[in-house]
Amino acid sequence: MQLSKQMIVAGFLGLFAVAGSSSTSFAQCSVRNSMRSVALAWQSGFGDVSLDTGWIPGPVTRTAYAWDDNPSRGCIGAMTQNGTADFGRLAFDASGNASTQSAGMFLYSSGELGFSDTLSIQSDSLPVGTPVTLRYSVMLTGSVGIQDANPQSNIYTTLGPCATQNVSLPGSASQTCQNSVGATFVYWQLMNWSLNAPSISGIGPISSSIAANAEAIYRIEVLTPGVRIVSCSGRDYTAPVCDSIDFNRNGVFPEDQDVIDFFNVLAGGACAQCSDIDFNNNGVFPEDQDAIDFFTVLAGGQCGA
Ligand SMILES: [Ca+2]
Ligand SMILES: [Ca+2]
Ligand SMILES: [Ca+2]
Repeated sequence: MQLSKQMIVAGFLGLFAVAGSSSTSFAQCSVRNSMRSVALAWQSGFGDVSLDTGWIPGPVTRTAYAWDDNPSRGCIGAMTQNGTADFGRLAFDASGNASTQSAGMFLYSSGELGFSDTLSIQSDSLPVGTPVTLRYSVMLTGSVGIQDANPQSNIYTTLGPCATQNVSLPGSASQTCQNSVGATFVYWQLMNWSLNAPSISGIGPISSSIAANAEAIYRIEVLTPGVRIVSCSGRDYTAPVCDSIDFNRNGVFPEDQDVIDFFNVLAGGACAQCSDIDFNNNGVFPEDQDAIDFFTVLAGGQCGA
């Protein structure tokens, strides 16, 4: 098939449509995983793959895999994204590469992960209406590596609910605001990303690749003594949040291979699809405590116990 300039432009514009769109109505507690993987050569392969779970009970982990080739123009490419949406933890990784001898190859990915919970502020000692001070924080860690003449990336998360605030990778932020005993409110957060290797759409020979991962951990600190937060999801946002024990992210856990892979990566080994070694998400790594917490959670214990 001969590719016209108009088709390329139209396709390119289409790539920048956001993968899914934020809904404003949530169930009482739910998560959403929306991703788009593009490795498009305008042939018969699945080169442009979108998925959207909608708002469903969490946690949820999904994979969006795109692959396409076009031998007549010497185009080939693949893009894989894994995304996990959990209460208090949103994480994704993306890995793709493409090469072209001609024109009209695309390599791009985007996504949005989110959770929405319903929280109620309770106390056994303080009367309803007593002012309560809460501190909300987010830590966004990860890395981006795009091999392309014009790499484009944007990874960020929201922080609320006191004030709307965006935090870009890598970054952390906190905000403190007032509430009151007896109050019930919706607490939601989103992580968004777009990764693009636009040069691959030019005249080849060109090779481009995209590799990125990010993890956002959300915590709430109760600064007023005698107060607790009860969530619809059951998540304790005041407690440490550990990563999944499915360290190698093969969907199988518990398994010995996760332990083996964890120590391999801790020792500096490579594992493209593995999680990060900051298992307890305290921002400190490498440290013995991550290994201790990994075994504690593996044995059925509490993160950070
Ligand atoms: Ca595993
Ligand atoms: Ca981690
Ligand atoms: Ca750590």
